[in-house]
Amino acid sequence: MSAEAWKRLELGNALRQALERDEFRLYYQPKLSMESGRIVSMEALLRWEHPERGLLEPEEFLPFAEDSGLMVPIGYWIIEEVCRQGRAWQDARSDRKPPRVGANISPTQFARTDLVETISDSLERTGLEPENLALEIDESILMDDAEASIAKLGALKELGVRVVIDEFGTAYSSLSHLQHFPPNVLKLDRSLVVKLGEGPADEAIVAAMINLAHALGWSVNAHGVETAEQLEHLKRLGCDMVQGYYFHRPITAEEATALLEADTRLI
Ligand code: G
Ligand code: MN
Repeated sequence: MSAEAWKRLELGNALRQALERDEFRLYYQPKLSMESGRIVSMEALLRWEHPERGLLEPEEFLPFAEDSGLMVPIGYWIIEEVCRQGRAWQDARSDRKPPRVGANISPTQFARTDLVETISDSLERTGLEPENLALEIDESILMDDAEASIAKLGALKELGVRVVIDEFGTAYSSLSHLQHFPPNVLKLDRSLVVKLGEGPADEAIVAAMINLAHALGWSVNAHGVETAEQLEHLKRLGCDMVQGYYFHRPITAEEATALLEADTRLI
């Protein structure tokens, strides 16, 4: 076997062990409502607490998970853990609206025929209200097989969960298909947000996307907000929800819980 093949095999084994040894962690990045200025949602982001190498980002290990067939079990672990955490926040905020919890769905997971069933099982096991769960699915995944995606998104919405089209603006969406997608939220990609303030053309593109989403009855979540100037532009353009380093980096569940308890106005 080549050195590269060995490395992959070893990483595959290490990932399998990581699942067994409970070394995966979910970090949470707050999403703020432009209207209330408070946290309304938390996106779960996967990390691996490696015993020797420390905290690893998904880009460093997820490609190997895909190769070794572990993407599916890891995906299910994420859904279950997100639902469990969401339920805890749901209970803690029984007097107020609990935050939505968001999980990212990989292409492999989205392609599974048991996707809807496993999500439904996790909701039932944990007692999380379906409306408090948001599933983030990349635009490029949905466009891969638009017809099949429309049916699948319909089944997810039937379940009562929220659907977010992630990384919007990075793939070539067919606008005629888009109107048949039933998402609740359109998530503007960081690559669009970063250009705000650079010139009228970039601003016009974001304005058009926000208007399109609103016309279709969806709300808009801008991701990757890093500056006050970007926030100002997004506010003026009518963006509904913002997320990014300007407010918070992804934080641990404990830190997220403390932030939610404080419930302060952040914008
Ligand atoms: O597309 P998705 O929402 O899944 O991307 C999440 C990734 O983006 C995470 O790895 C997270 O750490 C990163 N991220 C979140 N906010 C910001 C930001 O404001 N700037 C940059 N550069 N990256 C961010
Ligand atoms: Mn996402």
